[in-house]
Amino acid sequence: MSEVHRGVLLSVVGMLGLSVLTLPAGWASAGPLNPPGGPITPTQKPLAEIEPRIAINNTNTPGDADSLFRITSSGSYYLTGNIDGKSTVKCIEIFAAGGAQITIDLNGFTITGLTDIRSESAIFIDGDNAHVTIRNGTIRNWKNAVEHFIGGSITLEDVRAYRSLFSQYVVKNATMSRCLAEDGGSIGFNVDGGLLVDCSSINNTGAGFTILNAATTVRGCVAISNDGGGFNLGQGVAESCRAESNTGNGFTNPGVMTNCIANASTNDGIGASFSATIRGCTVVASGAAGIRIVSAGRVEGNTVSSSGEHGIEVAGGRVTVVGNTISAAGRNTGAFAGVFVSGGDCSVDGNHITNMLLGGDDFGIQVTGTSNLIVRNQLSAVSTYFSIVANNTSGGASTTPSTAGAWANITY
Ligand SMILES: [Ca+2]
Ligand SMILES: [Ca+2]
Repeated sequence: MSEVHRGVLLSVVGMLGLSVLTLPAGWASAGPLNPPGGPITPTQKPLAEIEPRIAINNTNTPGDADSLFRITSSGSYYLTGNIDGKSTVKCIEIFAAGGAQITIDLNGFTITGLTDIRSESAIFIDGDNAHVTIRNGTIRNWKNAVEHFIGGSITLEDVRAYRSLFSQYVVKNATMSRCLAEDGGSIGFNVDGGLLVDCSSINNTGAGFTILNAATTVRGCVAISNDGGGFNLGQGVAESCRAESNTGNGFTNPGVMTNCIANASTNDGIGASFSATIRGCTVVASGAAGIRIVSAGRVEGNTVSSSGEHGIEVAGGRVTVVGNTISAAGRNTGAFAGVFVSGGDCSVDGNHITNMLLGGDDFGIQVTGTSNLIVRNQLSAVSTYFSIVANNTSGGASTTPSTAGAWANITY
């Protein structure tokens, strides 16, 4: 050890020793319990200093020709009460750019427009590249509750929209949590990219959710009693969502769907077009097909019950239908199948199909296309187990699993 290092070490040891020796008296005892004399004075900073916020009013955020209030710069804004606006102008117009950060706390209040004239949106976001957050409040009777379709991003939390004339939320690059759209005149959530979690869309005259950009995930959301279908997914992702009693399809055009439920859709429970993966979903009482897919997809491990038409319909090619449970399909008048394939190069493997005796005209597996593979399916209580045209490859059918080949279909 050099002389310099030894010197440093010694002085550190010396300081530690000194501090131990010079602990102040009473170190281990509690402080006085009696308050000091004199009037009580605040010891904390006022809220405005800790979290400076700007009230939305005529002084701080004056409107312009087509807005009641207008916000043009970064900051944290809040409502101080309900607003009864005229929905002939925007209630809050945000016009900011350059990456402005704007937060609006609706503070639990309600922005109410007019029921007869709804020509403008309650909250309208213009300008480019602003990042806007809106939370905790109710918006009622406007053209749209929130309208944002230009650059930047928007975050909406705990916002409730009712009775918009058109789509309730028209948003781009959106992160939405626990938002509601109810009783609107068109689409509940009209979303061009983003993430929606725990949102509800109820009783709108358009779709519950319409996704315009496949770069969108919808998770834990519900669509109930909408007239234009539950979820139009635009090739986006749906996880653990529920479509209940919607007119039209429960879900349309998914990219990936997992663990979703479609109940009592008047048309298809799930209507997929191409390149879709549908896994672990439950479809009950659809008016038409339980799951309909056009081409190039995977339909795996779903449960389909009481569909009016086919349980699973494959209308195109290159689809894998594997490990699904289908019961009571084809309950409408006419001949339908548990699994119906009109395309080619599909695999129908290991599905379980039962309880299809109603009407006496339905098929377990019906294949009208060619170059398909049909193996290891299990069928019981079906009027006609198979209807498969020539030029397909089947594992055959057996009633005796113990002697059947590994690829055989089993009827029982
Ligand atoms: Ca304006
Ligand atoms: Ca039938």
